[in-house]
Amino acid sequence: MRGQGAIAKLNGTVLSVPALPDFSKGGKNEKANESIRPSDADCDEGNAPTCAKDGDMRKPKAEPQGGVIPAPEIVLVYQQEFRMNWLRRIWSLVDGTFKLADEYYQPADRDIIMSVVAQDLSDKVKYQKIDHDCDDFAFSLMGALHKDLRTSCMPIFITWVEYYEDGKRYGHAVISFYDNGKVWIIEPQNDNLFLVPEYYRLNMICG
Ligand SMILES: [Ca+2]
Repeated sequence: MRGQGAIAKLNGTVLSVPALPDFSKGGKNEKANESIRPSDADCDEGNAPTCAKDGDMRKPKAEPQGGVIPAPEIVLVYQQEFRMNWLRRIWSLVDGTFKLADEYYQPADRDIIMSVVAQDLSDKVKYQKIDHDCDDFAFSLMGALHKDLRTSCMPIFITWVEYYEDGKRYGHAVISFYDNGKVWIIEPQNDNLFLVPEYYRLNMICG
């Protein structure tokens, strides 16, 4: 269904399904776009997302509670753990390396994170070059971690790195999380957990 909204019923609850832009006409469907503009969604206004609502485990986000981790602390530790030099640290603040959606995160719990990772079966999916490779494994695992409300509030990130081997540059996508002054890497293709390898260079974290 393109260019039209829809009403669906799920378990007795009437859901309004937002319309999609009609790309078939080669132009913008203003009405459709209006229905899915960010301000209509439950989350993320401009650069200062405010996802907290009554009942949210992160409430209130604008007034951090004890133990809550501010985003700048996470950025600082990632810069340290990925061994950025001073020039790279400054540049990383303006080149889009750090795409943190929230101002504050709840402390990571490694046991809970790894239990969610263990239950998720995306690591069992067959590897296929380009079509289901490292980025797809990472996004799949990130989805599992964000479907669980215990981990969705933790500082867990889609993480793109690069490294050199035999003079050749490689890119790789993994999951990482911040925990008490350290950055941990999860390899979504085998669920291994390890600290940041010395040869990893950070391209981007998002989450
Ligand atoms: Ca891919």
